[in-house]
Formats: sequence, structure tokens, C-alpha cells
Amino acid sequence: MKDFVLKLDLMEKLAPEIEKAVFLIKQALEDFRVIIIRHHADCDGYCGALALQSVILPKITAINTKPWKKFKRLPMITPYYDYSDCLKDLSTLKETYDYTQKRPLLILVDNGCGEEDLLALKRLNQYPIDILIIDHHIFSNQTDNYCQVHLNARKYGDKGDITAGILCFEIANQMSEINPFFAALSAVADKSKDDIVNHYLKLAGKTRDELEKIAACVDFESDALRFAESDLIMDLFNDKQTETTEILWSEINSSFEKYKKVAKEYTEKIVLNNKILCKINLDTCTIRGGYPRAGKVVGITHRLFEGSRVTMGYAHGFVIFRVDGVDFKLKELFSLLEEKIPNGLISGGGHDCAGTVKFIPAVEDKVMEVFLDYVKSL
Ligand SMILES: [Mn+2]
Repeated sequence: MKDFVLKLDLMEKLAPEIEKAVFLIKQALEDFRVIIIRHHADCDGYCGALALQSVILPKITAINTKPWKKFKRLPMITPYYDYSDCLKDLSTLKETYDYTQKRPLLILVDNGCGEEDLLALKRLNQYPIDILIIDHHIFSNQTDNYCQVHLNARKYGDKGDITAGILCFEIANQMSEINPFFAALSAVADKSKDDIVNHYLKLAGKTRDELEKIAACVDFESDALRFAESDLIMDLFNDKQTETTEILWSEINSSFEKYKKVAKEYTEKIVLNNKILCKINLDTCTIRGGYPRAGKVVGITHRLFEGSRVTMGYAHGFVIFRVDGVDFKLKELFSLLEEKIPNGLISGGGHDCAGTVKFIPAVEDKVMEVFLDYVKSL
């Protein structure tokens, strides 16, 4: 194997799994097997999937006149492998196997390793399919049982800084010379540690500011594409990048500015001993189906204020939160909610600084109460 572009001890721990991943992809290519990449439809997911596509697709196109029969790249909107997406893929993969008698390869990018993915993985495992998971989210201990390779730096103590985009870039770079831009953009989009971001930034020859704009554009474009299997988003990665960013950025910026004004007017600020709780009603303060979506609106609201604070966007059935300077523990919040509201069907996830709580709308008021009491107690 070549040296990794990212020089970290942790990468050395990942080396055997990266080698296996490269082998799995090369083998699939050599045997003319079908490859499907199913990736999260956010900036990191696109960076990872497109990095892999840029080394896989040319190899298929070189020898196959109908490359679309051998390769598919599909976005998934949910932050986990949705069961409907899984069944759609499984139908294609099963048919492929029945027809060719060759095990197809399914690559899951920036999703696939968590508890919520297990149902899909178990179902896929009933059929002869090779599965490669490339992720950086909190993983289930069972995931390894349902795939050939589960590449995730969290297994070796990383906190998610080594994004799916970085992992895919390093895999792709083993197979061919590829642009470090994919890794740099994913690290900026998913807010990796500065030393990781700066390392790739230098190689990509871009400033952080430029990449933040491009990341917002990828996000905007993927939001509009939704489930569409389109390579148009490549225009934010190729020689049309500057032009495309210019077209999209003014539109994105003006919608962000509009939402800043909405948030300023409609956010309720509650002061709880030295901390602030900012509350915004997402049902009444966002346009359904419009851009930016609820999660982004909470982020915009959160950045309007300063100091130790928790921002919660609430809606009929879910709460999205952002935290700064408060010792907020996601696990503590969930155990409190489950204890106080046993039949609220509480679920969700995320990190201590950003996450989502889902519940049945009947308990919305109770969730708000427990949430407020929890923040007050910190
Ligand atoms: Mn990611």
C-alpha cells in the first residue's frame, strides 16, 4: 500500500481494514461485478461517494459499453440506512446475483454502522452480497457481524473527526491519484479537528472560507436532488466549481439572512442561572419543504446568540438541539425522558453538542418540561 495522505497514528491502526476495502473494490472490478454505493445525502456523504466513484467508474467505463448496468451511486436522505432504501437495493442486488451468479458489492458511505442500520444489514445478509461500510458515526457492536469490512476510526478511539469523506479519499487514493479536495471538503463540512482540516486544506490549495461556501452549496444541491441519481452535483467538484458556487451561493446566503431575521423575532430567550435556553417553534417558523430545513434553522438560531447556551427547535414530534458551553449529556437527557415519559416512544440520537429527540406528539409538552428542567439542573 501507498502511504496515507493523512499522517496519523490512528491511520496506521486503520491500515489493515483500508487494505481489505481496497481489495474488495478491486476484486469486484476485476470480476465485472455490480457495485452499488449508497451514501448519506449530505456534504460528507457526497464527498466520500464521489471520491470512490471517481476511481471506480472510469475503470468500468473503460471496458463496458453500458456502465450504468455495473455501477450505481444512490443518495439516502435519512441519517441511517432506511429500510425502504434497503429493500430497493436488495431487489437490484438479488436480481444481479440471480442473473450473473456473481456476488455484487454494496458500499455504504457515511451511514450504515449504527443500531438503526441493523435491520437493513440483517435482511441483506440473507443473500450473497459483499458489504463494505465506511462510516464515522457511533457504531453498534453487532455491525461487524453483518459485513465484510466495517471501516470506522471510532473503533480505535476517534471521535468522528476522520470523516467518511476522508476514509473514502484514502481508499480511492490507494487505487489511483485523486484530488485531496474530497477529503478537505468533508472535513470542513463535518467540522473535524483543525489539524486534520488544515492538513487537507493545504493539499487542496483552498481556504477554509472557500470550502465552507462550497460545502453549503453541496448541501443545498443535495437537498434539492433528494433521491435523484444525478451526477450534476459534480459541478461543485469539477472545473465548473467556481461558476456553480457563484450561482448558488447568493441564493443560499439570502435565504440564511431571511431566517436570521425570523429567528431574531421569534426565538424565546429564557435565562436559567448563567445559561440561556433559546426556544424556536419549527412548526410555525419554517416553510414546509423549503430551504433551509429545520436542522439548519436551529443552527442559524444558535449562532445568533453567544455565551453558554442551549438552543432547542421544537415541533410536533421532535426536538432538535445545539449546545455550547453547557455540560449537556445526551445520554442523561434520554434516560430522564425515558424515566419521566415511559410511553412517549422516545428515540433519537446525535452528539452532546447537537442532536435530535423524537417522540409521539401527545407528549410534546412533557418533553419540553423535562428538557427545560434538565438544562436548569446543569
Ligand atoms: Mn459525515
